Amino acid sequence: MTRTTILSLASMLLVFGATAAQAAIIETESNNTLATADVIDLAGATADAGVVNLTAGDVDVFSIDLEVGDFLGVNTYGVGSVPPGDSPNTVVGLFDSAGELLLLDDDGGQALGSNFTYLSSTADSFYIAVTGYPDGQAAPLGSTFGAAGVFDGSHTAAGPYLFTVSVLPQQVPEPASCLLVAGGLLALLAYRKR
Ligand SMILES: [Ca+2]
Ligand SMILES: [Ca+2]
Ligand SMILES: [Ca+2]
Repeated sequence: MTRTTILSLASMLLVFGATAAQAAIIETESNNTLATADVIDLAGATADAGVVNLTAGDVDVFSIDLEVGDFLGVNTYGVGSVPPGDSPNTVVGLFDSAGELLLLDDDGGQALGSNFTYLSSTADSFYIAVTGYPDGQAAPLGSTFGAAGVFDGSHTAAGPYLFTVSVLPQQVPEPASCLLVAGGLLALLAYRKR
């Protein structure tokens, strides 16, 4: 194999690796309900982002699978105004697999953008729903997705927004790894006693 061939293969691997790690979040309308949610699959990466569009009456729903101990971070930032941040004015909710509201944020991000973090205590599919103010902003926790004022699209906010989702996986070592570490320590102690 020539040096050029090796270099070409190496650059191809780099390109494919970068593509897999940087798959942007893309919405496919209509993603307005839990049943038509766009799936977010981080595929081994810890964060993903995309520019998504909100229109009057629009709700953007994304599904994501979390394990016990996974730490989820969600952020929206309106880029439809100058300076950015004020439009669209987003409201974001996190719903469990039964469609019940677990978490809600209106302006926790920059300007009128939304932001929240969530530590998962169950292995389940969750839904992240983005709507426009005032839809959802007064929804009580535990309310059902799609009920009146609960991400039902009752708003006129419109424009593109930057949408970022990150997941820090559970950082607990496997039992097998613990045994390996313990075994290594015992071997080291036995060696030092000689
Ligand atoms: Ca949309
Ligand atoms: Ca939508
Ligand atoms: Ca807001």
